Amino acid sequence: MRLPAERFVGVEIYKWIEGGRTKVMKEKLEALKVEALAKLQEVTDPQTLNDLRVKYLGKKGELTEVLRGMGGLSAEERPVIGQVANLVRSAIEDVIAVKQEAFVQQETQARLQAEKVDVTLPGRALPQGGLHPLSRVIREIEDIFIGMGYKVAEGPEVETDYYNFEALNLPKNHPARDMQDSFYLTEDLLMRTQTSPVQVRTMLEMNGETPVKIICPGKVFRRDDDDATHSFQFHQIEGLVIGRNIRMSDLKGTLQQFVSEMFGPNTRIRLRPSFFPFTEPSVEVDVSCFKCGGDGCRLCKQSGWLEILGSGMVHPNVLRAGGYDPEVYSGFAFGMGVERIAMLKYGIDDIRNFYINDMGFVKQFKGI
Ligand code: 2U9
Repeated sequence: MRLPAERFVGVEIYKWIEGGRTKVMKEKLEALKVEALAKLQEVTDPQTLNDLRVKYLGKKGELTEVLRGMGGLSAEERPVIGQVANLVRSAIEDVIAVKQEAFVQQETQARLQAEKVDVTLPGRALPQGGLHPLSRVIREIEDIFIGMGYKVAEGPEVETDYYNFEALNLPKNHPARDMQDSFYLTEDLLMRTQTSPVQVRTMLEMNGETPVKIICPGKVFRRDDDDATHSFQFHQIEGLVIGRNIRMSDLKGTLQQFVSEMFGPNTRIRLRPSFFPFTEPSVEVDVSCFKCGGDGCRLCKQSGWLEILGSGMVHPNVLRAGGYDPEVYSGFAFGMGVERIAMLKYGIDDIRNFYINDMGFVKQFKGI
């Protein structure tokens, strides 16, 4: 083999050497490009694509490796090889970019397909709850009295002996206290046996102002053995009106209006004398049987009447305890058991149905 020195002299030798180096590097770069593009064409997943990017273009990649050889090039050779290297780099980068975009598109399509929502499908009905029959009856009664200008008042279920008994004309050792055995928490605190203490509290809050016109719904507690018609815990709604010249006829008219709305326009009331410590005079109130119209049936035990509430004119001692002078003011009060009203109205024969959360039972009242 002939040595270059034998063919060239001086500058020509260098030119020959330079031409050879440039050619070798160009060929290396070209081969790298061909190999990289061929491999990139076959890539079918983003991970392999990234691996190839690192392999060819990364810091320790093959292109960088080739370019490292540029250190030995002359000032004339470098730009030539640099230009070729840039072309190779951008050719590889272009293919990678196209592939990458294709993968993004593919992934978007796959997600769109997987998350496809058929907006024409009918919606799934959510199970809907309903009000408990006792809540319905309480609201119905509240609405009737609100329609007559009453306000709804509420108060604590744990009461002091004073508000629950004393202020309601039931002093200690009063025989009427035996009428209702109570749940005592301490000597002075008990579970309220009626909602009447709420009325006493309201009277005191009103500071002697009139009219007082309230109804008080809520839970009450008595030491009773549970059976079909008794429960140790039940609901009451009591009402109280105080003003000047409030008379028994106002009580009668109010209750007649109430039963007409609650049980139907043909319902009549009947008052029977009774006794309550907090009212004087006191009456038991019956309604004509809304099932048979008063003719007599199983519901009214053939009597034609149903007992639904107690009421009377507020006792002077109770007016005084609430801050009202009985010489100036008078008032009427009434009280009813919500369960009893609901049982009569809907023909329920066992009070325990209200508390056992039998869905079959409560669902019957959904549409009412
Ligand atoms: C004040 C003054 C008077 C409320 C009244 C009744 C008559 C009554 C019972 C009905 C069935 C209770 O649920 S039940 O067992 N209630 O008969 N309640 S008068 O009298 C009051 C209340 C508060 C300040």
